[in-house]
Amino acid sequence: MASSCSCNDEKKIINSTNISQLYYTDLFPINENGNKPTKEFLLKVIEICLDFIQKSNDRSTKVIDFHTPEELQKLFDFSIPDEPLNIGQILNDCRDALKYQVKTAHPHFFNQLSCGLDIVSLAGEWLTAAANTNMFTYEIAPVFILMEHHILKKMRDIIGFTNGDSILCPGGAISNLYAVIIARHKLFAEYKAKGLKALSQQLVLFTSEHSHYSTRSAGAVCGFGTDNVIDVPCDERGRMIPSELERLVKETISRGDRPFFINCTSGTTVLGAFDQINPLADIADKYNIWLHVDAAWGGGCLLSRKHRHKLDGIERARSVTWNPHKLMSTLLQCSTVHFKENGLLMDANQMCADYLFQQDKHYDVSYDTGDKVIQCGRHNDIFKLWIMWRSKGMEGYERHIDHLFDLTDYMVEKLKDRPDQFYLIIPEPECVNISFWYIPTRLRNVPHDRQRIQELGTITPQLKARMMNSGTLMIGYQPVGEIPNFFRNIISNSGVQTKDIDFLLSELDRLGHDL
Ligand code: ABU
Repeated sequence: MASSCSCNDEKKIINSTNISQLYYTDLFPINENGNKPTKEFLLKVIEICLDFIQKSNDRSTKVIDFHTPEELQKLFDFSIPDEPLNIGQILNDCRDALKYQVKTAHPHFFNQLSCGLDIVSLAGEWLTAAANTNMFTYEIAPVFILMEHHILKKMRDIIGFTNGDSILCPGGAISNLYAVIIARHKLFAEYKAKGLKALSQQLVLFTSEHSHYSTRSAGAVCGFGTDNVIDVPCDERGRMIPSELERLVKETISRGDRPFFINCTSGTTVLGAFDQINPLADIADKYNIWLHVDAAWGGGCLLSRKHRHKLDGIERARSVTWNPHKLMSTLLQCSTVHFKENGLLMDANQMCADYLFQQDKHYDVSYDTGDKVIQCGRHNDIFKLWIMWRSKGMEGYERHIDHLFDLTDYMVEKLKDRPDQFYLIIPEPECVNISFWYIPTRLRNVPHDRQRIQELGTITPQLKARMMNSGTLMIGYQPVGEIPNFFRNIISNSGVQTKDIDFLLSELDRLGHDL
């Protein structure tokens, strides 16, 4: 190691002209006089980040520099050395990691429900990392705990819950798992102590056939079994059919099982469908079943006067999942779950670990929210949402949501203008998911029958491979039920403009016309 790898007792002040030759031992906290090199190092890291952000917003750059896993293992040094590496190498590692990373903020990245990079939210994430605290107690995160308190209450107000409780979770699937845990606790509180023995009946969950797999997963995790998570058929737009739900609820009762949880989806993952909440809430009320709304994807519509109606009746749910890292573009990850009734989260999950949640602290320990959750350590996911929301205000957020939907309408119109090249699977999408097939030249002017549909399903992954190899565009694809592979285009980056949609359509044709 070079001589600049200092020992603690040297206490040297470095007037570095060549930061690259230094070692971690020259930085805070090992070097208590490490202000200057620490600052220089971090400024260089920020420069690398800014360069990546600039490239991500430059339409002339590629979205992805794709390499197979085998190639990337050769291109990138993933190994951990025995001896420390100098800061110059560490900076190179930072640069290389971003070089091969997909630019999810690029306006030609339409691949995921979370696209884009909000700069204020990014600042929040940087600050969060600098504070590096854990969200289990008020004792070590006073500002952030109160921030959570305020924002989660604001979200409950927007949902229409006048009281209640909420928590931030590591992802929407875990938010949905919390809803199932709390529903079970409400019905069989003794489960917490007695386990499965406490369940007097087989509990059954209902969710639409187009819903996210997390309800099935919660059924497995919570001990009900995936056989007892029933898929309810959907209509042609991908919405749960209420009469089918009621039929399946009655069937469950007639065989002696207990219908206990209805998962209603506001914004399905693939088609972006919104189940109609009110008819499902009527069934939930009639049979005394817990109604959960999974608005992980569509929850952002609650911020828009124009689109809020898609979640009419949401206040009738007993719990709601809503992910700000999706339509609201908060940085990953930021997922919330809300309960109409206060106290259930604490009651169901509290373990009173007395090294952490001492009840005789000198402040109101109800702010030690860590005892409400099944995990122990909790990441600070609130600051990036709070600071972003303040920067936009309610008005700016409404504009953000409306912009995404306006662009969706624009793209749908453009697809309809070119029926020879594109086939819209859902002609009037409810969310910003646009489901379509690209039609290459040889399949134009042929009947849209079973054979053409099968061929389009085969062509879709081939076109996706060309997209990734050229690096110019990313759009996801999947089959749904009987429908073979098709593209699911997502517009959730506020930086996307109409010219990007125009590019997307002509690029698909450039890459795929000869398939
Ligand atoms: N589980 C939701 C994320 C799916 C997506 O981004 O495509």
